[in-house]
Amino acid sequence: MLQRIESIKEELKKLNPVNQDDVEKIRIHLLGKKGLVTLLFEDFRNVSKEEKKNLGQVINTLKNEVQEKIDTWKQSLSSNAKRETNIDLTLNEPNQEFGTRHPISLIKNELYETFKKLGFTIYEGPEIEDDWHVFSALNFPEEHPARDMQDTFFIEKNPDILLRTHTSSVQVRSMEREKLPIRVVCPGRVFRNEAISARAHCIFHQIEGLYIDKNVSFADLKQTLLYFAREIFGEETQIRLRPSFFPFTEPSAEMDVSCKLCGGIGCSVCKYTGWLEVLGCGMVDPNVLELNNIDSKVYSGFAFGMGLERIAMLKYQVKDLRLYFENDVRFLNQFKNY
Ligand code: 2NM
Repeated sequence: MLQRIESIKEELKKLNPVNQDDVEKIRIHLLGKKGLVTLLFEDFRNVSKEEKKNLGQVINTLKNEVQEKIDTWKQSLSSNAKRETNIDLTLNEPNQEFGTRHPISLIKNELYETFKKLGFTIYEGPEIEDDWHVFSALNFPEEHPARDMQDTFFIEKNPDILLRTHTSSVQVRSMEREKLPIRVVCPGRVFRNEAISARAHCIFHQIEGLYIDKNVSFADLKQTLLYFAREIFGEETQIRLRPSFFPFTEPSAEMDVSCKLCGGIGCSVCKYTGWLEVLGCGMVDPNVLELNNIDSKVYSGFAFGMGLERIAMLKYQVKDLRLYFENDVRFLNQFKNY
């Protein structure tokens, strides 16, 4: 019997199945009803008591070895394993999932296109600023509450280094460096020391526009904003301007657009007013022009500023600001078709 066991072991070493059928043939040949190993078990009954103890162990070990080999062959020859070892790297992956642009980027790109058509260029500047570019050059009085620690993130005090609270600081830089006339839009992140909620965040995105030339009038501002509103919210959009106040503009206004959802009749989105507030604007205060070495007797200008999150909220019906900052794919995937 030991000789038969040895010869089965030898045979096992030489076997090399190339497909599942081969493996099945081998299984029947060794472990089937009349298989060589099965027969060993049958003949084992007639062996003497003394031999049984040792021989039983040897036969069992053999049987396990055979079973293990068969299992390994089955696995490595299965269709899955085969695909893994035969990857064609030149093939295109058919079910590839593409990512989406973030809604803030989508809105930003749309605004770029709109203002580019009106002759504006994109102008960018630093997020970390000094007091001059964020406040003083923009006609903010020394005791203005925006300069307070509660509203502004300071990095250093005396001289003040801080995170910009608006992108107007970039427009100060454009007045510093560029020749007149100036026609720029400044996009970017801004930082305010606010508690985070559905309607407020300590980091958000702004885009601000500035146009300085001879004879720039409020009518130019209004027409520019009407063009913007119709490009972004649709041809039927109406605008209205309400008087307001900003340190850097005089006169100042806030602009509303007619609510697209209800066509101006009133609904829950526009809180039954028919209007949605979208931006602040005004004629650049002569003080700002003079602070930036521009002769306010010769030149005039208009400026406007808006929050990208707010525009995207109105356009895409986003109900909670925090969604913009979480990068949850369930949120982002909803912007696939924009
Ligand atoms: C706004 C509203 C109104 C603004 C003013 C200026 C500058 F640089 F000319 F003084 N930049 N941006 C401005 C005016 C911004 O945001 C709500």
